Amino acid sequence: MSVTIFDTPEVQDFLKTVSGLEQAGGNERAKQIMHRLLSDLYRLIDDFDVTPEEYWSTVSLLNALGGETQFGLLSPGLGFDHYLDMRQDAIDAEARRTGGTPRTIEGPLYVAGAPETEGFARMDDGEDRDGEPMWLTGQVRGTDGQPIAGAKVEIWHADSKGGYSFFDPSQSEYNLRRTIYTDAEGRYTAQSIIPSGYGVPEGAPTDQVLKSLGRHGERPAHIHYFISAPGHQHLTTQINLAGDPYTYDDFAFATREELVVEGRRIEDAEEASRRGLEGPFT
Ligand code: MBD
Ligand code: FE
Repeated sequence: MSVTIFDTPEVQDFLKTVSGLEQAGGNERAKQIMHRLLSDLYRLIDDFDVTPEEYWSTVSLLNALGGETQFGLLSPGLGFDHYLDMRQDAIDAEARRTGGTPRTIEGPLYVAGAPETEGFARMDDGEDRDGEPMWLTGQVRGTDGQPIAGAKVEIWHADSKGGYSFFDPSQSEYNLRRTIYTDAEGRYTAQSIIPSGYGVPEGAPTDQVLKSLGRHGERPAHIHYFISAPGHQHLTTQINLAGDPYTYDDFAFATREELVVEGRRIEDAEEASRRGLEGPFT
């Protein structure tokens, strides 16, 4: 049976009561946002004739998501993280803040408190036997092009199986998570291992939602960055490694053309030592 009751004065009054709109106390913005959110959802229930069974199975799914702290994982999958970035890009464009490396999403797997060093950091604990050595080197510059000494570069990424320390109990504490302050020329170098892409755990609540949409939960291999320095806008971004089957099919919509980086293979030990890199080189 299809019924439409949303537009009746009864329902409209009820919505105002439920969201506290006509009562004193509480938070005005919270009331208005809740009123809008509930209005949209009530109307959706009407328009799609959502059954009680469908409603309660959705409640179960939300409970499961919360129980496994997966709201933060589903969020990029539903595009919210990227949408917030698109808004921030538009705000920057409006304010004529242009140039520099583009931002992209943080994702749910950052952990504060990583070990801090200056200029150089070894990021991996040497335990990942499938991990291929990787060097990351770069220079932090302001949007005026000037190098920034002492900039804070926070880097975190997955291991060769796509797992992140802290969330993957098999890894040591802060494995593949470091904070490097740039040297006098604004440069930093990290020795680490090449990460694999991340996949949403099979059968998890987030996976169930994506499957119901006919979508996968894969991310291409990537490396996360926070860059900050006094007097400069904070940058949250990533490097996406070229050549991954998911580079342009990222479930989290975080890949941006300018952030796709072609790694360069160093086969030559002599070149490596000239660049001050440590072995092994295979
Ligand atoms: C990740 O590693 C990630 O970066 C994002 C955005 C979502 C899930 C896992
Ligand atoms: Fe990630």
